[in-house]
Amino acid sequence: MTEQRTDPVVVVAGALVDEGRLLAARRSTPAELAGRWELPGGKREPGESSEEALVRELREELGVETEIGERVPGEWVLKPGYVLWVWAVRLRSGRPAPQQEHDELRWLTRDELDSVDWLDQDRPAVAEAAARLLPA
Ligand code: DCM
Repeated sequence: MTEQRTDPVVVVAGALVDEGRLLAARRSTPAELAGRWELPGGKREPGESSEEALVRELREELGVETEIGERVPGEWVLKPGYVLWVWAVRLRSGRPAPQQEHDELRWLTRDELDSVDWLDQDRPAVAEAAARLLPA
């Protein structure tokens, strides 16, 4: 039997940092993820670079223009066939506001990171991003 191999779907997410705080977004949809917190982002579309996808997702989800910085090293499995990649992101213009997928946003200091109920699969990504991007 031949093994079927397909590339994983890449979900790109942003570690938005402003004044030493990391932006957390609470999902309002789908039902099984609602109420849990994530680094905002979404699926890369065919033909898009990861950076293009992330700029588009952050525009759609937060209503802001962003500048994509360094990749946060690592790759986290979201579910079979899906991996999460994360970039450091800076705001260029606008103030993040929930659009369709989220119902609340919070800027968290390092000490506040555990105050929200992150999606399980985002926890290691958040820890890595915080270690690299937030002041000690
Ligand atoms: N996802 C996740 N963590 C993130 C961003 C997305 O687990 N930081 C998941 C939620 C969805 C899938 O990736 O199952 C695609 O995300 P979206 O629905 O936002 O396109």
